[in-house]
Amino acid sequence: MTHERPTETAERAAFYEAIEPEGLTALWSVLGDIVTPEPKSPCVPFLWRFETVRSRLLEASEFISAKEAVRRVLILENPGLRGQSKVTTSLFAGVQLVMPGEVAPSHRHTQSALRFVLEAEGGHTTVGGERTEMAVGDFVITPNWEWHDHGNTSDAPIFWLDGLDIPLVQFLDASFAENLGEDEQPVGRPEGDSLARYGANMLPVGYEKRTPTSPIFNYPWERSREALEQMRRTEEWDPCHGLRMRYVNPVDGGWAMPTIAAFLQLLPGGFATTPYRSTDATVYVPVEGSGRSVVGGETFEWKPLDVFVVPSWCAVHHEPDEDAVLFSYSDRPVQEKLGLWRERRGNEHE
Ligand code: GTQ
Repeated sequence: MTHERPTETAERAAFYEAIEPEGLTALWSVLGDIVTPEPKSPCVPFLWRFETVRSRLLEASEFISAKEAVRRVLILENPGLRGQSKVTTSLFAGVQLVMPGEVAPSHRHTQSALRFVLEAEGGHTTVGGERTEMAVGDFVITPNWEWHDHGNTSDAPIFWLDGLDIPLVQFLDASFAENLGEDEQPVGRPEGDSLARYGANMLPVGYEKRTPTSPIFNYPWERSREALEQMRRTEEWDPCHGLRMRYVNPVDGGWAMPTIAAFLQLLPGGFATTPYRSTDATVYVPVEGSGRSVVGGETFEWKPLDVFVVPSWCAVHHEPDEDAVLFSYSDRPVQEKLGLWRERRGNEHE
């Protein structure tokens, strides 16, 4: 299209071959592949069934403990990116299982993580000295370089979706990690402390922003869901998103995490959205309701806890059969900071 590869001649081919061992490549032979008129992602649309992932994890729990695995996770690996541990070109997705009585030992790393709880009767994570119980639908974050360990003292397995910026950190060659050497870190603050301090529409007087990550680390499902329910009464539906909210850092109103954006949206039953595309490839988890999403022309029928991915610049529209709630995450904060983020609403071309 914009940059067509000049035709090959014997002279040119010989030249390319001659410069190869010299660590040189002719830009004109690759320009069209590296500077594309619009995103051309190797990431493809795909849907994972929770039932399948869940039963494979239970199968794995028979031969590997959370402790031995460190994190017993099945990676949701994009079929266009096999072998790379990526769900999109910049982000990781996995489903983690902690069985009753197990502990996933304490470690820390420069990658940031989000958890979206899929199935739980109990189970907890401890981050930076504070423990939080995890309930279905909770959005929990682990800022980079904070100690974190997970445990489950309930009688039932706990499953959650892990979203991490592993590929992004790998791309930047900025990975550091270490083990604490103990299964669990000491708990230094009472449960609920962060939510009280930072999540009650107040901040402690004199509080100063110290990190780019939100000081709240569990955004409880009940409160997020309640906000959507209250807001639906105004019937102000966005044609592309229904009612879509973003999880924020209460300190500055920005994204909860510096590298990952997270959203919760409500789509009323029968409300078919208008096609939408954006440069931030997005991972979706339907939490309530059923329906289908058309992603780049491919239709995915979904029900609660399935996971599907929409690649960069791939048009998506949703067709909920009944009221539906979708959680989603993407690398939008990074693209915004770099001045790269773009969206296109509707069917317009160019
Ligand atoms: O819970 O710390 O899915 O370090 C991948 C890497 C989870 C975690 C993952 C991790 C974790």
